[in-house]
Amino acid sequence: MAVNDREEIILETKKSNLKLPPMYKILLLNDDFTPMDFVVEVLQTFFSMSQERATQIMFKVHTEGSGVCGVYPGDIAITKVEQVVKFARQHQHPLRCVMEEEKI
Ligand code: TYC
Repeated sequence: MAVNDREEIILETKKSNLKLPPMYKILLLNDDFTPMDFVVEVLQTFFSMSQERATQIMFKVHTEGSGVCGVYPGDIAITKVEQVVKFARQHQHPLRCVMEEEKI
């Protein structure tokens, strides 16, 4: 805030020096073996998606090769990737789940 010659208050914008924390996209990758209904279950369980949304994302991954499940700060993204991969391996599925820094 500043005051000009006519005693008017001027609000000045100042660029913040604070840097936002990096965010990470979590992606599912397609494979030929993981059952479609298992992928839908993963999206509902670990990414809180409705069955309809989970089915849409699963088909996107199936047809395009990959798809974004969500965007999270680093520590949450790492935990989710680990949880998804562990769950898939427990069920003997080769599902791949990776994280990638979000460009802003
Ligand atoms: N392609 C798999 C199938 O036909 C389904 C699938 C979808 C697998 C998404 C992985 O991330 C995936 N059973």
